[in-house]
This record gives sequence, C-alpha cells and structure tokens, in this order.
Amino acid sequence: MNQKAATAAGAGAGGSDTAAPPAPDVREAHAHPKDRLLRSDRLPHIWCPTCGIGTCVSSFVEAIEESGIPEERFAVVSGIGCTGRVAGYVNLDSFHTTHGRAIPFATGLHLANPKLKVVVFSGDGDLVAIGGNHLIHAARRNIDITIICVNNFIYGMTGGQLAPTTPHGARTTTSPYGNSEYPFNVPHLVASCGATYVARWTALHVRRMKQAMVAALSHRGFSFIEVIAPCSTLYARKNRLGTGTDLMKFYHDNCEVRHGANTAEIDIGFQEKIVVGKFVDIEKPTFLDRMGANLAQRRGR
Ligand SMILES: Cc1ncc(C[n+]2csc(CCOP(=O)(O)OP(=O)(O)O)c2C)c(N)n1
Ligand code: SF4
Ligand SMILES: [Mg+2]
Repeated sequence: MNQKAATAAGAGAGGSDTAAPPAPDVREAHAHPKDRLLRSDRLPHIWCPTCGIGTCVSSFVEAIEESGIPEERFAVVSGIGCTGRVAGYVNLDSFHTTHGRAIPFATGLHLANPKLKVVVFSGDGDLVAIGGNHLIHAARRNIDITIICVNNFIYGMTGGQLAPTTPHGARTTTSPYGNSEYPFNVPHLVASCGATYVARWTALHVRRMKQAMVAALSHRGFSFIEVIAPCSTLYARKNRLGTGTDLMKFYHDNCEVRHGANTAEIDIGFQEKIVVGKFVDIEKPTFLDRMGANLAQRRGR
C-alpha cells in the first residue's frame, strides 16, 4: 500500500485524529445556472462541438424562464435525428417519438389537455421531409402548438444525406456533384398553409432567437421558428465551409434582418444571403376555437 492510500485508509477507518474533509460534490461545484431545466445527468450530450443545436437549446431554456409560463405546463416533443435528441435533455415533460411523427403526437397532447404548452423541437428532415404532411395540416388548422425546427440542410444523424431543405448546388453524401433539386423555403411553406407566427433566425442570433421563442410561446395558434444551423460536421465538411467559427462569420456577414418580409422572397441559395426576422404574426381563431364555435352554433347556443 503506498503512503497516500495508507493515510486515506487510516482516515476512513477512523484511525486518524484529523477527520478527512468531506468530499466535494463535483456536480454542485460545476452546476450550470440552467441545470434546473436540463437533465444534466444525461450529459455529455451527443452533439458535435460547434453544432448549432446546443445553442438553440440554450436559447430555449432561457425563453422558458422568460415566458413566465409555469414549467409544469410544458410538454416538449421531438422526432428522430440529432435535433430529435433535444427531448431527452430538457428537464420537462418530454417525448422522443418516431421519425416524422412529432407533430401528430404534439397535436394529440394539445387536444387532450389544451392547457399544456406543447413545443415540437425537431429537425428539418423530421418536420419537412417524412413529417411534411403533418406539418402542412397542423399549420392549415392553426393548431395551438409551437414548432422549433433546426434546419441544418441535411439528415445529420444518418450521415449527411440530401434533404428537401438542402440548398441548390450544395454537396451532401448523396449528392456528391451538388444538389440539382429546388429546396423548400420552409417559412413560406408554413405561412402559405396558415401558420400565424413565423420567424427565422440562425444559431448566431442567440438573443433574437430567444425573443422569438418567448413570442412564439405566448402566441395563440400555430407558431413556427426556423433556426438555420448548417451541420458543422457533415454539411460544412462536404462543402468545404470551414469550422464552426467560419459558419458563424458567414451568418454575421450574410444575414439580413427583414421583419415582415414577403416569405415568397426568402429562399436560401447555396452560400447566399439569408433573410432572417419575424415574417408573420397574426391573430386567427385556432382549431379548437373554430370547433367550439361550430359545435355551439349547431347546438343553437
Ligand atoms: C421511419 C424512419 N425512417 C428513417 C429513419 C432513419 N432516420 C433517422 S434520423 C433521420 C433523418 C434526420 O434528419 P433530420 O430530421 O433533419 O434531423 P438531424 O439529424 O439533421 O437533426 C432518418 C432518415 C427512421 N429512424 N425512421
Ligand atoms: S452530425 Fe451535424 S447536426 Fe448532428 S450533432 Fe453533429 S454537427 Fe450537429
Ligand atoms: Mg437535418
């Protein structure tokens, strides 16, 4: 037994006259101010260094605090993907559902208990590709839920394949010669379907993103925030866009804040200007408002 171990063993057995100081609580010593809203026992998280998803989560937990909505009223729903892991890291009632089905799951929660503040936090593939049909119908019905869509321009979790959000010309693992398709302009898609709050920010705009989240959480009706955060590992590498810092510099130099912009004019081209801002913020009866009014009318009340 070496000297150190012998001393420790002696102290532990009560054989020393100097009591050992209590072991420091490492978790407490390293407590983060947002730990209350995060499942820190699940950390470290799976996200790559410089990925924008973590930044969105940070803005989201700040928005929850700032919204004044009691935490027990929140329900967070995610689908499958890198972004889909958000549900597992927030210390709220949360649900990690199947790929593309976060919106119907969230709709069910909302209809069963309209007092809940149901938030869908998921990726572009989950919401706009496999889940696209659910997205357009939830927007059309003005279901009172909030959607936060991290658009990283690809399917991140499965290896960086082409998504319906990949900019024209961009390289992905399944488009080595560049994407020949037209991508969705997601804010325009949801706005045309009937979304009543629509905004777009990037992972650089942490404060604006948080403010948009606070606004979306207090909005009655279908609110949608697109956060542009190109996958810094797969998309950036395939397209030789540099490091996470280079991506941030790109947003800084190429984003144009244009509140109220016509969503038809905010397509995202490969390495072109990105229009950000709040595009839609209107009041309109929600799905449940319309259903209630319709039933009351039929019953003659
Ligand atoms: C029904 C079904 N189809 C396909 C998959 C495989 N899959 C898992 S995540 C994913 C795409 C993820 O892309 P996105 O939603 O954009 O999330 P990201 O990882 O980019 O954040 C796919 C195709 C699956 N899990 N389930
Ligand atoms: S693979 Fe891309 S999207 Fe997924 S965690 Fe890494 S950087 Fe983020
Ligand atoms: Mg994606």
